[in-house]
Amino acid sequence: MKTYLSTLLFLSALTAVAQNTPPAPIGPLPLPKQVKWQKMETYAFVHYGLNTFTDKEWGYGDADPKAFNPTRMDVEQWARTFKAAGMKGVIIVAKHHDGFAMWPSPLTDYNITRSSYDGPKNKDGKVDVLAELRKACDKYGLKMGIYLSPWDRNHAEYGRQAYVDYYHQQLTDLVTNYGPLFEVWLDGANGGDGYYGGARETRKIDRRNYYDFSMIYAIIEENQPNAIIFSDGGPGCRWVGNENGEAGIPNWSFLRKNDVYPGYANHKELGYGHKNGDTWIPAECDVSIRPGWFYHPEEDDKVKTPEQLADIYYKSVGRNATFLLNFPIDREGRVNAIDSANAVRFRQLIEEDLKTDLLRKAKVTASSERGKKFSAKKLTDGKWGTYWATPDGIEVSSVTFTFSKPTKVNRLLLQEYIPLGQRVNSFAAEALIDGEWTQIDPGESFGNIGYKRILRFATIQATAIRINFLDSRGPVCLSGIAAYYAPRD
Ligand code: FUL
Repeated sequence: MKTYLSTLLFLSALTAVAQNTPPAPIGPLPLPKQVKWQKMETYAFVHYGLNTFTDKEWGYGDADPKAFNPTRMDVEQWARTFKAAGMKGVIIVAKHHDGFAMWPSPLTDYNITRSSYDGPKNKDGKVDVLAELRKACDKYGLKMGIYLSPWDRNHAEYGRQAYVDYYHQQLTDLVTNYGPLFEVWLDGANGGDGYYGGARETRKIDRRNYYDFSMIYAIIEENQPNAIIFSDGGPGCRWVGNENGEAGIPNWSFLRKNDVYPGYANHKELGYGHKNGDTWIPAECDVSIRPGWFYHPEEDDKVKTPEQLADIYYKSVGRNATFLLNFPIDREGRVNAIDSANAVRFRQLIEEDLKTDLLRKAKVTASSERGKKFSAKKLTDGKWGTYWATPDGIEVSSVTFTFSKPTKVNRLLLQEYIPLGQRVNSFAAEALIDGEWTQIDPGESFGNIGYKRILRFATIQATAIRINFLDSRGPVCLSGIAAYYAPRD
């Protein structure tokens, strides 16, 4: 009897210990830098160059550098605008497909020093848009990233090994001379034809092997270990597969890494990720505030409205992706006034929508809790680093928030504690309305969660809200759940 009792005590002690240790992580897992990056949520993109002045989207590579002639350029105005629009960083196109370098690249004459621009000079006495941006980013507390197009329609050697060496050197120049970069953007586009030093012909390359991507990644990782590398297939983050700013539902932060490469043909699947992927490669939604990536005066009346931008926020950040919003710098050299006003108002709309978390004061109960450290209260403590977790072996669970009185709600926000993986396969939400549990209808499927999932629905008056975790890859780990009443339905 005594042995039996002590065994029992021993076993329950074991359970208690087990319940106060975090659940085992379920891979693929993010690198700490990927978690940091995802928390940025929204950041700006800048397309600016010869195309701005020649009215093109894809310059052929033969435009005269003198065409670049801004009249009132002010890089600080860009940074101030991005800051006011809540952007956490900016990725600038250092070189687009036309090959024109926005910095005084020592490797080509086709660069900013040959243009008509007579702006502030860098430490070597040369105009340098990247150096200007670095300064402005530091001043306004923005992170900086670069886009360096692998396709180069100006370079005579494009298609041959000499160009690949040139590209690697250009990249080395950028990753060593402009301070810390949070992201390096490797575009997958390649249209084939170009100026190519006067040859004016079509050159085909093997997209998968020509650029020697493993070398490119090594150059970046060695010099910028904190940078996230963007391409269709990562390795840091992936293209979402469209340029509308819309992530898929569900959206997995995983890819089968070896399947995808820059220029990948099955890009539609990038919106969803690969549920059975082996590597953490989350999605980034790149979208322009105007129809084009570069500035065209005839698009002045086609700037996305604050409401359209807010909708994109919900379809990107609200679906476990980041939102990379492009600003085509205009011919004066500024973020155009319309774009700036709409972007700033967009941020206000989101802040108004998600202002007061109604669950902070609600009573929370869960179907199960792993232990005190992982209690359901952690869902509403406002801390991202604490989380509610269920015990091992529990893969179906629910959590209920009860209000003190009927409360208007039209937004729900959920966050998984992603350092332990993206674990929830499916979930649903219901509300207690007039004494009856009713399914909440977000007008789209609930999908999965990941870093962040936001659901919008018509205003309900609820006395309680219940989230049902229907299927997960292990015990759930949720760092937060919030509910809001947005003034706009
Ligand atoms: C695309 C490019 O071809 C566009 O011009 C733009 O730079 C966009 C962000 O990526 O692939």
